[in-house]
Amino acid sequence: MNPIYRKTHFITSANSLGSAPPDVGNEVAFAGRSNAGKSSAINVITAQKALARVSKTPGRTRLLNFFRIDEHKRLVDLPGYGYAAVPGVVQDTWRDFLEDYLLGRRSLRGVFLLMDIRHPLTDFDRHMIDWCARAGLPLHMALTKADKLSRGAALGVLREVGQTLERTALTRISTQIFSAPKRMGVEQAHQILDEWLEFQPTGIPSPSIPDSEHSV
Ligand SMILES: Nc1nc2c(ncn2[C@@H]2O[C@H](COP(=O)(O)OP(=O)(O)O)[C@@H](O)[C@H]2O)c(=O)[nH]1
Ligand SMILES: [Mg+2]
Repeated sequence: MNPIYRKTHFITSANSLGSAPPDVGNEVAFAGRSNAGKSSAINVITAQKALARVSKTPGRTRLLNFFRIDEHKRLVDLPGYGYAAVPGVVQDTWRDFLEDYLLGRRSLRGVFLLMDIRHPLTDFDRHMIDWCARAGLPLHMALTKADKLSRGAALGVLREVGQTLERTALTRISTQIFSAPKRMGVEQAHQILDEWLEFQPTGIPSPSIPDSEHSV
């Protein structure tokens, strides 16, 4: 693991694109249904105990939470969608905001879509897949809580999900199984992040963005 991930820290929450950090550098978003294990995955991936808050009450996080790895690289915890107790109007607002972000954020390099391995490919996951396809964004699908199934059963779900994704309009797609408590699949997740965030193989952060790219 590139040790720089340990330096990741929270910078801000945003409830609109306007209140998000400047749209420069490289960003990777973590998406998934409430309770899929996004926050737990972010904590394991950054080797920190409580960077992203793990919630016992699904649907609490309604904001985009931005975490900074270094000056030009960020992870984003997207609002957990699909919590039944949230009124329809609020769900619609979330959906619009998520769509704006996915289609409009220039620094977004790809989406990690986390799905509970026991409940893959819900309607919300399919929305997310459609948006990524429309935005031309690479999608990496992590099947979380793989510790809840036998290895054989987990690999079976992985294969089925892979076959379903082959029938979508996505061009850049990868899949893996993941478990936060067992630290399963962490290395694979890092490989994708390193590539999308453009870390050098040696772990040295990439050079600063030239000034010209900051000018308006
Ligand atoms: N067994 C198991 N439980 C997990 C895993 N990941 C998350 N959880 C649990 O699932 C619940 C929701 O996790 P959280 O990370 O808050 O999900 P989020 O709503 O998607 O951010 C918590 O009780 C976690 O402890 C995993 O890989 N295995
Ligand atoms: Mg969370």
